[in-house]
Amino acid sequence: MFLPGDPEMPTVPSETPSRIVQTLARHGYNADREAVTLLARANDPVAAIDAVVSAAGDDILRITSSDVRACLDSDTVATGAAVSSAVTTTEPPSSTAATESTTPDSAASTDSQPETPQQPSADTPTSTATKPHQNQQTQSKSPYETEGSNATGRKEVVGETTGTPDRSPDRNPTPADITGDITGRSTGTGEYDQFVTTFRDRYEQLSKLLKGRVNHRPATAIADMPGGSDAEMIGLVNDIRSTASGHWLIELEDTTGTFPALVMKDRPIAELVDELLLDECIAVQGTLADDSGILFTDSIHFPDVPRTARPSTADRHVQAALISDVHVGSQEFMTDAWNRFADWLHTEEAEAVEYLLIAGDMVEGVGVYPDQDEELDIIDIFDQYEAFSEHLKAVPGDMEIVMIPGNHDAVRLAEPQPGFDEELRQIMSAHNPRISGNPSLVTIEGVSVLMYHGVSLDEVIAELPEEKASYDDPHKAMYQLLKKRHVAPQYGGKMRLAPETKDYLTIDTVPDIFHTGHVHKLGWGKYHDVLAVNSGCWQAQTAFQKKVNIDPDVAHAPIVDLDTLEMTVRKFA
Ligand code: D5M
Ligand code: FE
Ligand code: ZN
Repeated sequence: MFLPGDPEMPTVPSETPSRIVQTLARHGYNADREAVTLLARANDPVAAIDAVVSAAGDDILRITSSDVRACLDSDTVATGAAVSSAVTTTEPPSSTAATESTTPDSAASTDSQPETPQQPSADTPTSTATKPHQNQQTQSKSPYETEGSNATGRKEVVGETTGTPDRSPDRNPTPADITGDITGRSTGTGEYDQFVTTFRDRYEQLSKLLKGRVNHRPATAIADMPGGSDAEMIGLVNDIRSTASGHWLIELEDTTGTFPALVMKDRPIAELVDELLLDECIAVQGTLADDSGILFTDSIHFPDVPRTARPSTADRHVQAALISDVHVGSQEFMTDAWNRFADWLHTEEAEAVEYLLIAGDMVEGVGVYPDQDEELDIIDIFDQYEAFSEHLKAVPGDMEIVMIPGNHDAVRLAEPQPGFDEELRQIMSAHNPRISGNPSLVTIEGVSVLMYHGVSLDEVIAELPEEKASYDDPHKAMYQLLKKRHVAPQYGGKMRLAPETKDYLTIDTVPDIFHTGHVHKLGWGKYHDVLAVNSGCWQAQTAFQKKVNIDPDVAHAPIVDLDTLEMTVRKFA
């Protein structure tokens, strides 16, 4: 019992939302933000939590505001009216600092077509994405808000980590619409002819995107054309070699055969050869040699994202948090930062954040890399998912969560990766997340988000020159994937491919947002009006990363306004 004047007497509010959420999570419950708000405002939050927990049946996974109201009378818990009046009196003084908008990078034009300088499309509906958001200018700077700087995503944390008052939320997410999910559809057994089928489908899908741009001929027909003719071909890149004199020989393959295209080293298009990856689909146009044995290439075309693609936006103010690489079970998992993030999601400032998209690596996994076990905090894979599920319970129950697996998750490594199996779904069921395959096209509030974990990014970064793709600018590597209209163009490297009856890894629909993770670096920008976001991680630097000089961007939550596609990044560590 507390006596008046006792220094330990709880004050109102005495419990932070995160402590309430964690207490409820320890009892096995997930809670709506409004329920947490009511508990935080209760005269005696500890007693209120006890009462709610004892009243909740074993079959209940989620505590709602009506559960709280039902078991507490007006003496012990504030009413809805009292909650809102508390908010007006405890609102923080508005700060002088205005939020700077984040200026996404604008992709430089790199195609060989007639060059028009790529502007940040000031005349398009998305131009608001490059301007300060009206509302944000007048809002106080949040302790979790980072300075928007530039597309490289280097930011500085502003303010101290204090809480913001709560009030009842108005979250009303609609279920995500998901397409391109391999889950339950995999037919591949890994036999050779199945790879042929997958690559044939890749060719079918991607050549369609190029057919309007070139008047292409099959490889065998080109070989029969008279020497000196103009010729155009669409093919998958089979080989790239430099000749003795430093020119480039690109062997293209279509469904009829192969044909060599020569790119002279002193032509401007030679620069594009640096961007090529094996197995990607391109078109070439040029003139046949006298003996018709080789094509002297004048232009190279990528399937690419049309510059005229205009993103869809939500018709109300609603936001999504895009995160990835949580790595629960690793000794480096940043529990405190995660709790601050979950805590923030329970604040008024986050009330528009109705969606949480997680792009893979929920857990650290077991046996993913050599010596990984030395850094495991939880050694059993199922225990890791149990722990992940507990951390998910700290996220407001009224948010819609969509997640796909990554290379640390307990699903097959080969891509496309199916979503988690029934056993893992059961473990993670408390928050009722939508579980889908890697990759998946997820539409929320009319905005399509291509979610892909990002293992191919390592390959793109290794193969391409620094200025086109690097760990410091992971979004630029994403631009390359958009340009190639394929999330994992090169076969046979780090990315494992599972052969399927169709190629699930093509970017057949241009998304409004492209969301990846994996490289543990934060970066975002716009490529032809598609917002590309690589979302950092919740795992501090590992011994391996230290050895190879990877400095991860930890505990950032990119928050996207779905009505404007404008982005703010919040940092929780
Ligand atoms: O990947 C995190 C990043 O670190 C990604 O760029 C791969 C790289 N990485 C991490 N550990 C290793 C080892 N042992 N070998 C090669 N590359 C590594 P993640 O999927 O989270 O491990
Ligand atoms: Fe990861
Ligand atoms: Zn990964």
